[in-house]
Amino acid sequence: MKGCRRLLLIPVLAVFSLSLTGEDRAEPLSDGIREMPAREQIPRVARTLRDTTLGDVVFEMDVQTLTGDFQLLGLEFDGTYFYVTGANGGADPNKVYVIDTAGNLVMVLDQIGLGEYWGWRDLAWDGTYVGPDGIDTLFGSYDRQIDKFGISFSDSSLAHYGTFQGPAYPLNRALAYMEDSAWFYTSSGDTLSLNYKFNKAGFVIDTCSNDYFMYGAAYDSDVSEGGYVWWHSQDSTGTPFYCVIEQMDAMTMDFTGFVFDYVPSTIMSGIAGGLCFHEGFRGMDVLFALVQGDPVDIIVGIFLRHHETGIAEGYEIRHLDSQNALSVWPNPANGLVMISYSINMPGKASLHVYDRNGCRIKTLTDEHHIAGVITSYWDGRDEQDRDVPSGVYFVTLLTQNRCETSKMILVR
Ligand SMILES: [Ca+2]
Repeated sequence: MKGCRRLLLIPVLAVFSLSLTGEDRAEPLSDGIREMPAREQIPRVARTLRDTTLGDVVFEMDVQTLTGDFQLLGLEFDGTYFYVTGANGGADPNKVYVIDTAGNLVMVLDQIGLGEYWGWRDLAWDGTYVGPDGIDTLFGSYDRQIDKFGISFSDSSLAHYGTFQGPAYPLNRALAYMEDSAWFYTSSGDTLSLNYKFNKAGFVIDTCSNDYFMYGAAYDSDVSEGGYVWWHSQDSTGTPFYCVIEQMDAMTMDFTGFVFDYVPSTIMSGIAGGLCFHEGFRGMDVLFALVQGDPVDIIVGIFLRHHETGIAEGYEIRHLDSQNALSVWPNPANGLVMISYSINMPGKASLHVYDRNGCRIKTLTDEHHIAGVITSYWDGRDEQDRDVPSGVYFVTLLTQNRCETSKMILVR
């Protein structure tokens, strides 16, 4: 992963149905007396922007079956791996699961020093790797504190670096990190709580009030869109999903009024967990959300905007594998792949090949075209003219008003 070209990788989940599993579901055995306070039912219906493409679900993965843990909470993503925290089904110690985008469980690590309660609720990352075999530093929000830790891929270990007091005492929940300023954002998952901006010393820089039930948070590093904190709250949407996304100006801590919901297709109901942001996942800027769902907890990828153009509204994107105008032949292929597509107006069109990790490996065209049917060829080589291995690849067509993606399989 470290060798691939990542697209400016700067990363940054009202419950009235208590039969759901998760934070608002069964409490762990060691914490049986602590229950979520009953909430007044507020008939809030989020302003839905589903008539645009923002908020479309573009990725879903069942991580409960994969991990065997039905209490998954926090989420971070580095472009290759998801880092998911879990309460280990009420058993101790709590866990961190490392999962790739193809759905392989790469590592299971113990949370250090947090052998009881639910452990880390949400994760944030400062964007730093340690050489080729480690991620450093991740931050986990715990009831009373923020923990710092790193993960080594070479010996599959988790190193706990220390702890500082979180400001949302005693219930630090959502956690986001703004890399440029080294500011954190948190909230306590309670409509009575403030939202906090604070630093690594735990010093509170700013606060604001809200009437949301925040559980996850992510910093959006896209400067053209403006530096936002996205919050993932457990508020009612009028659907079986208590998963609302709220946008906040990171500098001023003002809510922009931009609120939307989303609906996963692979589960029947769910509530919000952790949240993270990734710039350039398969050509898209995406929020990844942990949804504590029925029957399983899943990771959901939520479309924000196209990475290359920054276009969000009025933008047509079709889900992966859907029938579209991008023709790939042969598929599977073991040699040259012919990719045909039509553009209905003159303008710039680009065609990129991505691997299954969302890394762009080859640009086939990126220039002005006249309207009509265009054919490009991919020889199974990357930008450095190296043969790429057998596997699943994605070809994405981007024009001024359209983005389409087709899956292709290369067999050597
Ligand atoms: Ca987060």
